[in-house]
Order: sequence, then C-alpha cells, then structure tokens
Amino acid sequence: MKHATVIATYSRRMRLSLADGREVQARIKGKRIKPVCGDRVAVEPIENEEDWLITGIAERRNELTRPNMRGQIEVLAANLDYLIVVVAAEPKPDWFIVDRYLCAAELMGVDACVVFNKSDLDTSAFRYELDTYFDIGYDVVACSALTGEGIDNVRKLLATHRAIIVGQSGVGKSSIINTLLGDDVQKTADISDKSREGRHTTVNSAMISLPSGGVIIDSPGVRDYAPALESATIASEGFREIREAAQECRFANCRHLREPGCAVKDRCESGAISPRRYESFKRMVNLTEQLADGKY
Ligand SMILES: Nc1nc2c(ncn2[C@@H]2O[C@H](COP(=O)(O)OP(=O)(O)O)[C@@H](O)[C@H]2O)c(=O)[nH]1
Ligand SMILES: [Mg+2]
Ligand SMILES: [Zn+2]
Repeated sequence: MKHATVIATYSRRMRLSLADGREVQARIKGKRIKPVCGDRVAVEPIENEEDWLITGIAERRNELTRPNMRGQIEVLAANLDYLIVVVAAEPKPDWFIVDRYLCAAELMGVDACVVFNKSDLDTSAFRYELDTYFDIGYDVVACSALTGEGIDNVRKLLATHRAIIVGQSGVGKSSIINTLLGDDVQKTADISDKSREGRHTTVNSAMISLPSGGVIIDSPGVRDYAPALESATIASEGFREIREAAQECRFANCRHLREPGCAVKDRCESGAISPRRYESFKRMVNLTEQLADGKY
C-alpha cells in the first residue's frame, strides 16, 4: 500500500501526487469514502489500468466545511494551514461572507488574511472595512493581479503555507494564482462555477504548488458560504474580538445577545467592536440555529 495526496477532484475522480512525485489519476473504492483536495490517501495500482484506486483517507488535521442544501456537511478541502479570503471593488464585497470564511478559519485553528484584489480600481470606499480586519489582527494585503502591484506581498504570505483561496466568484482568485505562477508555468485549469447551479453539485478543486514556495488550493466560487458549526454557542469562537471580549462577560455561558453584564455588547456600544462584525456574529448564530432546526 502506498500513500498519496489528493491534488485535484473531479466528481468521483481524483488526481493524486504520489510520494515519488509522480502524478496519477485515481478512482475511489466504494461509495463510503469522500476524499477532498489536501487529503492524504492510501492507494494501490489497478492491474492493466492507468488509474489508481483510493482505498482509505488518513485522519484529517482539519477540514473546511459547509452545510449543503440537504442538511449534510460538505467538506471543501482538508489539512490546510492558512486561508486567504479575496475581495475586490467588483463584484461588490459582501463582508458577511468574508466574516463567515474568517469564522471558519478560526474554528479550524488556521490563520487567515484578507486580500483586496483589483487595487487598480477605485478602492477608497472599502478602506474602512479593510481597516476593521487589520485592527482585529488579520493580515490585509492590497494587490492587483492585473498590474502585479502588491503580488509580492501575497507571495510572501503564501511561501510557507498550504492555503486555500476563497471568495466570491469573479474577485480574481484564479487570476492571482496565475500571476503567482508566472509565464513559464502552465496556467491552471479553470475551476468551474457552473456546476454550482444544481443541488447535487460536485466540488471541483485543485491544489497548485507555487514556484516561490507554498501550496494553494483553488475552489469554485461559493455564492453564499457559511461554515458548518457544531452548535450556535461556538459561533463566538469564530470571531477573534468577540472571543476575547467574552472573557469579561459576567456570565460564563453568556450568549452575547441580551444578557446583562455582557462585555461584547459593551464593546459594541463603545465602538471597540465593529457593529457590523457583531451583526455578522448574530447572523452566524441564527443561521446555525436554523440549520439545527432543519429550517435552512
Ligand atoms: N481590473 C482588474 N481586473 C481583474 C483583476 N484580477 C482579475 N480581474 C478580472 O476579474 C475577472 C474574474 O477573475 P477570476 O480570476 O476568474 O476570478 P475568480 O472567479 O475569483 O477566480 C476576470 O475578468 C479578470 O480579468 C485585477 O487585479 N484588476
Ligand atoms: Mg476561479
Ligand atoms: Zn457576553
């Protein structure tokens, strides 16, 4: 038995990188296991075929998840150590989606940054929100995949990481990856968003090694991402500044909604916590409660 890393997924077929560096195609044994990009898998060759067979998945260090329409948890990628949320002036940023990705990163225990792409466009309207993320302690990098401005900073952030790049469709994720790859490397296969229309969608994602170091996973745009949380009470763990303030709430089981002596609410009122981030937190709590009730 050999081990391999899943580097691309196309429905039930996968592309693997074997320990010796060879890349091969593979099928999956049975219907029970669902490998994703970043997984370490056990594989064996299939006689008289070029395909290999995936027989098992090694325990995951972490997984990026989301609930699907049928109330099940879908895993988008595994074994990551960094998350890059890309936003841009166009399409118009949805900061609530940014917060939900950052929430997912916190709960996975991985660091994250916000990359503001298309810095060649007018970005003045977005300065305020970007500063909010910087103040909370996230890396914030402005860049343009078009002009190359700031791309070196993205390169530096990535150099030592196995990162997933996420964000609304059209913000420039694939363009950033292609710019990082440079001219001499084959351009990445376009990750299709089209299959997103149906309910029984297949996630097609790909893991790309960067010449400057690091590995990045590109995944299709998810229109309205939310992480799958075990319970609404852990939502506060996904918001750094709320998690920190919560230590000073009067009640240990404070939900930071209407309880007296809530340090989170106090800091919202004083402006130390962004009201929009707090709103994000409340939405995350509501969404998780709706999911638990099967109402999503
Ligand atoms: N003006 C500008 N356009 C960009 C930039 N980066 C990407 N784009 C354009 O934005 C569109 C979406 O880019 P793409 O990389 O496919 O986005 P993805 O869906 O996030 O992978 C394309 O038309 C790109 O040419 C940039 O830095 N500046
Ligand atoms: Mg793309
Ligand atoms: Zn509280």
